Amino acid sequence: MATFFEGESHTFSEYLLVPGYSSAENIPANVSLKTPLVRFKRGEESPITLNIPMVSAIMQSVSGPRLAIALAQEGGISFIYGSQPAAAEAAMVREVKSYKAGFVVSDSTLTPDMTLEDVLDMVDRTGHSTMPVTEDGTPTGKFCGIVTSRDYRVSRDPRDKKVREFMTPAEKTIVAEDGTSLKVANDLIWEHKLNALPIVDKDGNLVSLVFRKDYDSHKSRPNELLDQHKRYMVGAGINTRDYAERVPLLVEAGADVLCIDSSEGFSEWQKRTLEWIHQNYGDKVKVGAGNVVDAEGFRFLADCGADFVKVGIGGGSICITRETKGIGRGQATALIDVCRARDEYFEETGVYVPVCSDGGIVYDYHMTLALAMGADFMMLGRYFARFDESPTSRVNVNGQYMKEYWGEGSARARNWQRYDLGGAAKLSFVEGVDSYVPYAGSLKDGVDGTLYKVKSTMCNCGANSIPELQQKARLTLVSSTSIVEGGAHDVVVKDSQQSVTYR
Ligand code: RVP
Repeated sequence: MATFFEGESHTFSEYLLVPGYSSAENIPANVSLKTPLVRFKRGEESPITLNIPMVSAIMQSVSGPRLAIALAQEGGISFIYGSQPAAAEAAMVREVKSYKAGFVVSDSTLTPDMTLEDVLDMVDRTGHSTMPVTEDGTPTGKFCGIVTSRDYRVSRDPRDKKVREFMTPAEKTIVAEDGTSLKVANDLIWEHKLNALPIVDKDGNLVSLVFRKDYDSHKSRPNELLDQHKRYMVGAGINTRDYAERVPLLVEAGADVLCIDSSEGFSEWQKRTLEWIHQNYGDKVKVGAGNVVDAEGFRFLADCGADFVKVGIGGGSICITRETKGIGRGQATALIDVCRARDEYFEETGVYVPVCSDGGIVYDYHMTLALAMGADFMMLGRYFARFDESPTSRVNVNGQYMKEYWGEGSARARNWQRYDLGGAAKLSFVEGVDSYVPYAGSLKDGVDGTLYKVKSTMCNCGANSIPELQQKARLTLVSSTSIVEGGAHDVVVKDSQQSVTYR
């Protein structure tokens, strides 16, 4: 006879927090969101502590170097996607690790032969209005000049006007030599009233750009997640097939933590991968595993030495695994079950293995619920895909700006390793979709807004830290009628946009 789990499995939207007593000390400014990323022993500290409980999903449409830098600046960590050749993934890791705060490698570069039409397209797609021009259009090509929105008039200039005709040419652009310090670059920016300062090497090749606003914001980032050499921290996804080739490249590139990216983690393949890493690197290389949805799966991976365990099957916004294969579990129930198992494991062994809630976070308050249910941090795909810094194009769909977002199991990503059960190296059927998500501006603004809400709710529960929230939180399941009551109801909402913005 098969095993039947007691009761239904539930998801976040079916729960609410019941406020507890909050003292005068419970104000958002006093709340710490620090949380452990990897396993540690009782009485010790986790070797890696996040400053905010957010990590970005191991996905092509989410975690590239630009997003990784932006997230580390806010105190979280990205996992660079593994569905690319190992050398390309390692190059992305290296790009994050070698990033010099304030010096930005251009991600929207023009050639002199491009047209005004191309410029407008690029502004639309990337949201940047200042773009360098290089001979071959690469970010490190021969520097030819710079284009800003002050160089053309959309209403007057023909769309086929060449960039070379309206750019500020290199000889008239104020540039700084490679090796210039950020302080000197900033002085030049102020002296010459610039918005951007190109950094050029001795052969005249573009190296990077310093933006006025970047320097300012760098000074106001108290949460930056840095390694011991003051470089941004970054993670990387691996799979259970080519780890012997991929892991050494990622470690050599400087990845701070790895994570096995799989839709189903309760498997011999994960055990073998973890064993190989431990045999070759001891506990020097930190590696998370998953995904699982119950206590048994958690214990298996914890016993195999996983540094953290990821929870969630089928709850991702782009995921159709439950529809195609009929496997999974309501995310809230899965998380509660696994967190209980983590606490028992800690009691028994003295080893704390952090739990990551992966997928299915729709509203900001879902994050507070996930933390209250015991998650140490959340992995987010859709949430981060909406920001400027995600690697995908911004497109205009029926008058509204959108960003593209596709699943790793979609025909577009073809990440067959994520769904690998042995056998042929191919994606036999899709488990994800290709979609749009509403564009949401910069990551910093989005994360600031979200975390302010999380902190406010924690205060309502009388908690000034995540462990305190986990002890004090009081949760209640709600009926489907109560869920209707929770939104605007029995009124005609004036601005229809209010109902589609992120709550
Ligand atoms: P969400 O944040 O709800 O967008 O979910 C992101 C998560 O969905 C990822 O971290 C991953 O676990 C899962 N995913 C990624 N691709 C797919 C798929 O194609 N089915 N699912």
